[in-house]
Amino acid sequence: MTDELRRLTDDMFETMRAAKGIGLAAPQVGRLERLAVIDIDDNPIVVVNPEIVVSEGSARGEEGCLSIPEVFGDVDRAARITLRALNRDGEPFELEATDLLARCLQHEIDHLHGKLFIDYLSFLKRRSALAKWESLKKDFPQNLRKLPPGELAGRHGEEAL
Ligand code: K1U
Ligand code: ZN
Repeated sequence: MTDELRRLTDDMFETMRAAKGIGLAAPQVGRLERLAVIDIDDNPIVVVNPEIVVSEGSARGEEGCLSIPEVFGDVDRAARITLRALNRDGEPFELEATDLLARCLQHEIDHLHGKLFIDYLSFLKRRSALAKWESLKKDFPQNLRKLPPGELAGRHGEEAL
């Protein structure tokens, strides 16, 4: 890890929170490093070069994606995983995860492999998800979300505009 990569993880947390997400992977912000950030229930986690070493059970759950906002679908994932990764300081750690954390980690690791949750949907569901995204795209010029008036000001602790 370098100071530049640590700054990248900080920026990614900020971007993820502004977009009201629970995770974000480097390729989603145009970077090729194998790293992702996750924050569920105020538990920020940085995973660098993550690898799933144990994968057990199966669970179906709804997923969204900050790269295709407002499109949702049910995906089968491993119910319990053990992951090995490096942390923000480049130190190795192991993490056992279930429920939403396990789902989010698998979703983020997929991003590192160029895979999106819609790739798991049936042909018809994927087609309908992509059609929905096509119709919504115009609301995200250059893939940027227009914030409602006052929202950004509120985030910085200022008076709403
Ligand atoms: O990587 C991303 O695109 C972020 C994505 C992560 C994710 C959400 C739900 C299941 C698996 C992975 C999001 O944060 S999308 C935002 C969202 O829909 C959501 C937010 C809080 C709880 C659940 C979903
Ligand atoms: Zn995603």
